[in-house]
Amino acid sequence: MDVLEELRSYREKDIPYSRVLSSMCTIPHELAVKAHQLFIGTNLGDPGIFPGTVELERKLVSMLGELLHRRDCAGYICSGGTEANIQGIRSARNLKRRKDPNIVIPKTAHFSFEKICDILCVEVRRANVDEDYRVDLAEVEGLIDGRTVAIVGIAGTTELGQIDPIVELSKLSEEKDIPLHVDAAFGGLVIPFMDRPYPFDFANKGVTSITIDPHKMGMATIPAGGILFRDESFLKALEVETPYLTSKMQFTLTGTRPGTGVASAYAVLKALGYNGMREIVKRCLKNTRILVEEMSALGFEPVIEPVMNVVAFKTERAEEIKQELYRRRWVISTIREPRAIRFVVMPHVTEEVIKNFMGEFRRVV
Ligand code: 0PR
Repeated sequence: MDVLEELRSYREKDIPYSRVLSSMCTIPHELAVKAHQLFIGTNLGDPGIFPGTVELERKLVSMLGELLHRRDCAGYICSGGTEANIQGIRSARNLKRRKDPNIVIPKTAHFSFEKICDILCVEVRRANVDEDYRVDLAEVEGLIDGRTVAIVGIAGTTELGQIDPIVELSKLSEEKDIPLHVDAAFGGLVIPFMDRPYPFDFANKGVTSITIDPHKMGMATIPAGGILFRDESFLKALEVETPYLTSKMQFTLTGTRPGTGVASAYAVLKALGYNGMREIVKRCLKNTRILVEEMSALGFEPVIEPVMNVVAFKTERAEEIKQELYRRRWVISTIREPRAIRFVVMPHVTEEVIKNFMGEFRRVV
């Protein structure tokens, strides 16, 4: 068998996105694919060889910064939300220099914070959430002490798409002089394009770093994550010397890193512009409503009224339903608490996909 034919046979085993309602990734935009191809073989780990790609990365970082009300922010394009969160916390920890450091995160935080606690040797303190699954401010305040090096807020939680009270967290962070990292891996490219965007970004003075991933709602090719900092001092706190490279210092976590994510993310944002992105987000929100109506007609109630294009429905049979659907090659997910089935209505989850899915879902339940 020809090797490409062999590869195709493996790829055919994958489930097509038209049957996936659980993913925060999506089919890359066609321009993202073209841009990706143009930049295959680029390595941002050795900037002297790829000055053009470096320039493009800077442009993309300021484009994202502008969207988040800080055009002259610092940062870089990384492998995804996990790396961005690691670097955000690592920078805060290095700047604060506390013995036995801890961070305070919402209970609803993504599991990348488990890795952070292990890698960075910081204690992770988890604050409870209120009945709307937003972090409880009094809890956060109570968990902070003299060894706290960062507070974390989430703008678009993985399980429910909820937004923490970043405005109040920012005030707390200013008051206590503790960096506030906002995990907007998902919501970063949704919220700014909504009708009444919640102010989750650098407009809040306490916000020192933001995770924002183009490979989620930015429709870029994987991998494309983003970590943005309020200013250069946070990047400086991450630097190591690179004695034999074309550059003297490196602040990234990985060494060799692709320029493909930079190019594909830039292509999508530049070509679509804010208006194009608004259209995409509007359609996802409309399709989320359609899904809520269809599910309500079957007696399923959302855990919270969806804030963005993530929605979960309460059911004691969550695990069983998920597994039965998977046997039929449909992918949905479940959440930790309460028992519920969860959907992410990405751009590939069209009205037609929802219609096809509901047909199968009715047979299963
Ligand atoms: N922060 C938040 C709020 C996230 O939702 C995620 C990932 C991350 C950080 C970590 O990002 P990376 O996975 O890019 O490192 N959220 C999704 C999740 O874990 C990622 C995902 C994407 C899962 C596609 C499944 C899938 O098919 O659920």
